[in-house]
Amino acid sequence: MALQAATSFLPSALSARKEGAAKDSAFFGVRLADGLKLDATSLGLRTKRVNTSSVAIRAQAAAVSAPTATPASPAGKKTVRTGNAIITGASSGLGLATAKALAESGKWHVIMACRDYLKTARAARAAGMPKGSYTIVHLDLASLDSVRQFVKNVRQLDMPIDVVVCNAAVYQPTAKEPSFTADGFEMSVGVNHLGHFLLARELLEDLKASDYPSKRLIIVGSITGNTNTLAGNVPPKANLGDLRGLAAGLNGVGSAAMIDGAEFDGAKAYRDSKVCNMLTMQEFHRRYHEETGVTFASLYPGCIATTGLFREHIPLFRLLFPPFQKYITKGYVSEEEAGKRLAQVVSEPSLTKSGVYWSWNKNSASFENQLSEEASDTEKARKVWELSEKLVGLA
Ligand code: NDP
Ligand code: PMR
Repeated sequence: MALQAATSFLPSALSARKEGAAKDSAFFGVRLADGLKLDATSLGLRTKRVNTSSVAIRAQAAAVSAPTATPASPAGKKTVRTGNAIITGASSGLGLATAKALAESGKWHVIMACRDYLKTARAARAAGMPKGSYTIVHLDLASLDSVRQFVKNVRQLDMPIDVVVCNAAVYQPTAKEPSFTADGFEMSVGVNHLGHFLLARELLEDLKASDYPSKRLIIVGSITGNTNTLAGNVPPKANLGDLRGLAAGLNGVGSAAMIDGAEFDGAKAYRDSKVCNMLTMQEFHRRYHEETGVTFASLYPGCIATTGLFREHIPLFRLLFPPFQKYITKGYVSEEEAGKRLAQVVSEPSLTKSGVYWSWNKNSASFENQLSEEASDTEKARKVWELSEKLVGLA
């Protein structure tokens, strides 16, 4: 049942990110001194083959057997074939935990779409993901070329694409200056929103073509992008304003690097990007749900305070944030629990409703949550969609 794992190989990240200097940050009302940069990843895995051309990023998928419709079981009951789910940013945190939960269910083959092959291969192995249950394909969301190449590579795997999960993200709360993607977009919005926007638009036709009974496109959102919550009211609050920065290209050259056109603020850029993620999900729903039958969903998985998302935050934040969330806000969830939640949005038959922003209550039961006024503004969603289309070359 499990598929042969393709061992694909790809150069590790060709990141266009400029390291932003750490700046003073406040947490718990205390002004904190200049932060230190946390190391990103330690590598060291031996792999079959690594192509390290810094120009062309090629994914080579080896010997992947495409899943076929499972024949009738001995009892004569038809069973659904193995589903194929693409998860971006599956090398750590929520993405990895979701990949593991799906792979271990035996019902899914996971395409781990990651910028760092070695890190991902090592993480999948350390997580104990069954051999043959996943394929790693290179994707750097900080480059639109990489996104397009990823789509080509995934198509070459010759597997139906049944679910796409836009999960990867960067958070740069201590950056003093913006950094930019290969295409010149401010990094947080460029990776978290624009890279995923192009990816999702491109893969929509693959989802459409899939014969899987429940096809889904999921874009991970967050509570901190929703100003109808306490967390969303902790400054800096998300606010896309009149979108003048996005309209001008977010490139910081002759225009602002922030969507609202204001001065750069890394923490706000992340929150703004999450608003874009949630608006995009709803716009997809309005434009394509009826026509394609695809379920479009977003979610807040809980506060997974231990993930790599906070790697650029100051050390004191990283130390205090998990106990603060565990014992004070009680919003904390483990990576494993959050992974199970996202896996439900991928595969639970009860979560097929489209256009929903899912959350979980204290008993870990899912419910349809309310988005903030801005994150559910249909006119803004349309404008973000149209401006994003232009920026990624789709219009
Ligand atoms: P992690 O940092 O653990 O995971 C982020 C993933 O994104 C990593 O796999 C990272 O890859 C990948 N990534 C970053 N930049 C790129 C890029 N340019 N191209 C491709 N992949 C990239 O954080 P989380 O697991 O916490 O975050 C996952 C999602 O959950 C995000 O969408 C985040 O907004 C959301 N979320 C998280 C919450 C939390 O409390 N942690 C709460 C609410 C939502 P690499 O390993 O190479 O760095
Ligand atoms: Mg928050 C119920 C209260 C709650 C919840 C669920 C979160 C989630 N946070 C809450 C409250 C507070 N936070 C309060 C009262 C404060 C002031 C002390 C506070 C502070 C705070 C900071 C400085 N919180 C943060 C930060 C971050 O840097 C994190 C962030 O915004 O990342 C973008 C963050 C978060 N708080 C959360 C969650 C889920 C995050 C991080 C992740 C995210 O949105 O993706």
